[in-house]
Amino acid sequence: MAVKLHRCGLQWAKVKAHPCWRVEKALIDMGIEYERVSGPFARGKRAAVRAGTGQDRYPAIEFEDGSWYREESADMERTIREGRLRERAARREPAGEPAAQEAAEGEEPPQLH
Ligand SMILES: N[C@@H](CCC(=O)N[C@@H](CS)C(=O)NCC(=O)O)C(=O)O
Repeated sequence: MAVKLHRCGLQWAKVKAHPCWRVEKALIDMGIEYERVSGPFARGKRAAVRAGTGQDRYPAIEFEDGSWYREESADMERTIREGRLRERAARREPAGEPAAQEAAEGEEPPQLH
C-alpha cells in the first residue's frame, strides 16, 4: 500500500520553491512508496482535498487508513526527511483492542493534589 500525494498539476515545475515538488522530492529521496494524485486546478473543484484537510491548498498526503496530513510544505518536507511521516497518520487501535478512552471509561478520575 502507498500513501497518496495530492498535488497540483504543475509536474514540470521541479524547483525547490514549488511546494508540491518539495514534498514529492522528499518522498522520493526517502524511498516512500506513493501514488501521485493530480488535483483540479480550480480551487472550487478541490472537493477531495477540502474534505480531507479543511482547506484547498496542495500538497497534502492521504494515508492508507483514510486520514490526511497537510502543513506548510516546508514542514511536510522536514517531517518526511526526519522519518516521521507515519506519525501524522491518525492513530488507530489494533483490531480487538479497545481504544484507550473506552478502556478508561468507568474508572475513577485521578485525584488531584
Ligand atoms: N505556503 C504553502 C503554499 C501552498 C501552495 O500555494 N500550493 C499550490 C500548489 S503547489 C496551490 O495549491 N496553489 C493553488 C492556489 O493557491 O489556488 C505551502 O508551502 O504549503
